[in-house]
Amino acid sequence: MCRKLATVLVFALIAALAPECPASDAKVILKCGTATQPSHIYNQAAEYLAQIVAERTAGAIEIQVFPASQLGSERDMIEGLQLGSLEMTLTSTGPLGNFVPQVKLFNLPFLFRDREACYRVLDGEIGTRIAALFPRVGIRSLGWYENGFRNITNSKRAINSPQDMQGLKIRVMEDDVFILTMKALGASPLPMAFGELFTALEQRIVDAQENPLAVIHSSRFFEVQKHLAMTGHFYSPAVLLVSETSWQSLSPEHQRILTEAATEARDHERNLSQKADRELEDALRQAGMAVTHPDKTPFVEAVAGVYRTPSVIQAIGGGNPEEGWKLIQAVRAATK
Ligand code: EAX
Repeated sequence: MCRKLATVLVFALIAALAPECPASDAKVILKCGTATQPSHIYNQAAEYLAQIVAERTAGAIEIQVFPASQLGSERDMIEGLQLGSLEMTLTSTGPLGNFVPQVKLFNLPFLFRDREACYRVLDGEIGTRIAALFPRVGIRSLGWYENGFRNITNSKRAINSPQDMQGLKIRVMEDDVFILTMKALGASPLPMAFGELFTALEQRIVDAQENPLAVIHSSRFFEVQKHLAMTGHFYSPAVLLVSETSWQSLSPEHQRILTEAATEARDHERNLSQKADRELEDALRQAGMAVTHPDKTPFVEAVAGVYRTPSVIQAIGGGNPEEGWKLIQAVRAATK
């Protein structure tokens, strides 16, 4: 009894002597998860962001980067932001349409002709309007980053036309737009989280996958895939997301610093992505891949039906097909 009391008193004394630490001075740690390998552009950009934010807040905000699906798949991480168990993620839009259906707009095949069109739409009225829908599901965008134009790799044969896609078992990201697109091209799509992909390719559970060069290279898919076809069939945006709960707990000054820094890191990341596209085709060839440049016209024609699929148009319109159709037309007009 007596010893117990003494213990309680010792703890009380320690607590009384501990320096006061007012909440406003408390260091903020923001964990930022990604699905890709440490050398990938997402992680380079997230480290860059961490550095400028640390400088500008005199160390008050520390962003810690966790690559390679250590904190879960892209879908798991978005759920983590909603629950408040994770603060940030830099993710593709792959699973995001399951949270905000309007995002499926950006998952449509051959939507954008070039990067200028992508940036114009994403940074402009349409991208801003769609990002404004995120807080109602507990997440917030700090900017559209870039995953990049996606190309197809496989272990079976060179791809020069949609005929060469017939029957290929291809892993896709978890959204029906990707599934419909690959079916329209004659392949057999299998949705799967990115973290499981390397092993699935290695064990021949799937023959093929599609990703931007920066992902193919940093994930060393050339070790398990022989053929690379430069189809550029999807432009894959990335988005830097923060948990709405974490965001609301930051001071207005910290929110301002983070917003500005995130825009700078976005531009940095887009530059890295463009550089990757300039350099990595050669690097992949040197790593042993056989590269083809198919004529895109028959691919574009083969997937036209995806744009006419009622469930897709309805989802893009947030349940309203007319809205969905208008959004698709608006992107078309902005990318001419
Ligand atoms: O966001 O899942 C995918 O294929 C993505 O392109 C990748 O994780 C990068």
